[in-house]
Amino acid sequence: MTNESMLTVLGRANSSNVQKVMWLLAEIGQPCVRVDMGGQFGGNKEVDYLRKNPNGVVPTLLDMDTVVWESNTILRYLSNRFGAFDLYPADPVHRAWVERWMDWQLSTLGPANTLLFQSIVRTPVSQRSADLIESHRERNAKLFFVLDEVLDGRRYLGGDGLTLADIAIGPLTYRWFELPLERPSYKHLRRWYDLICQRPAFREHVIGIGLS
Ligand SMILES: N[C@@H](CCC(=O)N[C@@H](CS)C(=O)NCC(=O)O)C(=O)O
Repeated sequence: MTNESMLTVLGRANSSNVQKVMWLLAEIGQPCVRVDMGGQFGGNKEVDYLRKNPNGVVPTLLDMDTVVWESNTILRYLSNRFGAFDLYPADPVHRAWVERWMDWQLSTLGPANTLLFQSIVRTPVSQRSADLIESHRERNAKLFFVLDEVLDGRRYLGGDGLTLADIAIGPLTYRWFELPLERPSYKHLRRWYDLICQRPAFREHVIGIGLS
């Protein structure tokens, strides 16, 4: 396998799961072509796409003949493929620490955050339910406290340097801090968030896309 192939990411730029992949690729300096797919662009329920990703969701990564889907699996694949072991530690204990936050993002924070996001950004103002938004807001507020506590005394989620844990969780944190909602102050989470906001790759692929 060479390192010179062109990677293709299928997925719209305003998907948080696509954003993780684009952020990682920018961090490791790997060029890619991104093709708008899903949401307002469609294409992800068509036979050609379903042949690559039977779930019909984005993102899907194409690396020559290799097709990878599930955003966190794509993050691990790319880190292994390009030897980014600072982002995806080889040491089993450190790796398990990073991976638990990736799994937590996918199983716990992601679904709660998506419900909140959709109840505001993807719902016309006339159809929004204040009670529903409030119940999603409360759930997210609790989950972000979990992160606030774990970040007490840690520069990044995985330790001193950026890891896949930060990349998996960063786009959802952007949404949490940008949605027009009341939030507790979250001292440690805010410090960590300000730190990732300084990274050009995060600014380009997450902040630069905005809420849509
Ligand atoms: N667990 C999957 C979830 C993928 C997913 O639900 N993607 C959403 C966008 S964030 C999607 O494809 N929605 C349908 C669409 O965009 O048309 C992953 O992490 O890749």
